[in-house]
Amino acid sequence: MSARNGGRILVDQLLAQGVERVTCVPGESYLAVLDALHDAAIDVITCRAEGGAAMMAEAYGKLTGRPGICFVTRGPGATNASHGVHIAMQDSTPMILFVGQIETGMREREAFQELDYRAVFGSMTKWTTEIDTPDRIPELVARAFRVAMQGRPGPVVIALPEEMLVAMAEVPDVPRVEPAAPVPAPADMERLAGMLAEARRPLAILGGSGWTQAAVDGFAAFAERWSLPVCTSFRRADRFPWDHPCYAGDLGIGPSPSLTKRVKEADLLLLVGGRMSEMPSGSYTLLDIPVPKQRLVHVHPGAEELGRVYAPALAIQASPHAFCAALPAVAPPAAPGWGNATPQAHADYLDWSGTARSLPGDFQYGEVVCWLRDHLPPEAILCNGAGNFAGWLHRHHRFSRLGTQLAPTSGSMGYGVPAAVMAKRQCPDAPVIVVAGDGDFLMNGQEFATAVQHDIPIIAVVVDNGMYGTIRMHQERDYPGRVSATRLKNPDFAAYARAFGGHGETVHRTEEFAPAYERAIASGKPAILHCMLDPRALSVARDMPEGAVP
Ligand SMILES: Cc1ncc(C[n+]2csc(CCOP(=O)(O)OP(=O)(O)O)c2C)c(N)n1
Ligand SMILES: [Mg+2]
Repeated sequence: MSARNGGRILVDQLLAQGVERVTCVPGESYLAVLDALHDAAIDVITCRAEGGAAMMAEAYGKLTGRPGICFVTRGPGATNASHGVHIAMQDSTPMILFVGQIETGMREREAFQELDYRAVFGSMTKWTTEIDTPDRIPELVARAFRVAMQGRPGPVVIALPEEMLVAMAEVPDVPRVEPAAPVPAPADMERLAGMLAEARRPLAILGGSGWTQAAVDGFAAFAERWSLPVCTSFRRADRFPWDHPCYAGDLGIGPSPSLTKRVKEADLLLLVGGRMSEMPSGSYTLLDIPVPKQRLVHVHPGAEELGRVYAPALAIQASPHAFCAALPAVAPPAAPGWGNATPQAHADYLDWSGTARSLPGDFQYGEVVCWLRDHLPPEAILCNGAGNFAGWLHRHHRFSRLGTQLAPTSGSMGYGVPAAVMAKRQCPDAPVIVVAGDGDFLMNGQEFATAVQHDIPIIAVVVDNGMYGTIRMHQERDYPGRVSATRLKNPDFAAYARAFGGHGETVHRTEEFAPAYERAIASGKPAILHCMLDPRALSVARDMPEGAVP
């Protein structure tokens, strides 16, 4: 065995774990890693800000189920990247953030960019650690992969002291880690079958991470055998095909009233993968805490999540994948006891998501979302951050396959562009569309430069209403007539695209959108379609109140 420096040992561990790409903003604190990456068969995506780099890595975790890898420098790099780490935590996404650390001998002096990573990241990671000697890199990196994936997935932060990365060690690599996957006990699956057979108003809710397309297909087959109504959780609409006769819609912000009613009136809820946190639960109003009126069957890979908020009647510790693999054993009775409730739920969903309401102004944003829905192929990936603009997408777009919705359940603005850059890199043959607000886009709009530099032709639809509309909506409700800090004076986003070397167009009228979209695709470049939305079109549900201050 030959001696390697810490940087090389680290990059060799990434290769051993099957890492194909990493994101970074370089720093002098981890030059030895950058040097080792020079020779490695790893695609390095250089970003413009660490928030974007971390979100790209998080999106990789969402798409593949393996940790997304991001490298950033000390204090300022790490704190910028915390934005993506927080998303990975709330969205249960495997991710590893490597951060440079000062020389060990300078600790506790508040040296240049020094940060106590355990203190800073302690409450938003599954594990934060520092590697003191290069001979422990294989052990601790392998553990980081395991921690990020095993149980409830989430982020790990690893600090790399500068001298450790150049020190030499002779140490073997650790082979690829596959997370332990607890499987449901046959007796629990029998209990589930019994509970379903007794139920009169059951409903399945699919969410969380740990899904595979095989799991989605397995659940779809199970739902069909039982004629079980199935909904998806907030920003997890790609966990079930929209055109399946059992699909009842998604529990997002402002969900369909008929779906909300179904959840409230259900006698059995089968919650697979999700946590029914604040957003899908209507701010914790749909299920009583701690004991829901509905009998709750909760399936989750993390033991600590079972019974954390809601007392389940049956708790099954399993990832969605392992759970769905056991579903063929759950045989239905001759006829389920809930009559035609399922076709009715699907009809309600189709009706709710079908046509968009008419908006003030010349740009019918809802119609444009429906046009995209009806023209995009099923493999198209839709990415967004946070803002009212996303409401139209969530309500009217229809997802057919796992991995086609990339959106933060943590409600984090600025996610769409970096997520799209990663998605298009991973899936170059699929159209990848970012739908962003004017506020949302500029939180990580700089990563449009990353798309141009790495030749990643994403298409960004920027919905410009000249304001942080979501917050304005809350102001109109709570402090009417007193517009405070929510107006925006925007750049010409089409010119912005062109200045970066991309394709840019401005869309004022509904009918201009489709040809502009076609030209954007034909350009083969990253593109921005700057769409002017009348500010009175406040949300997917309602317009600005009459007489509101402009
Ligand atoms: C990182 C981050 N900062 C602030 C917020 C609070 N916030 C939620 S939506 C929103 C406004 C979004 O504005 P825009 O992207 O223009 O969308 P619009 O609501 O106008 O459609 C803000 C500031 C947030 N969710 N995330
Ligand atoms: Mg806006």
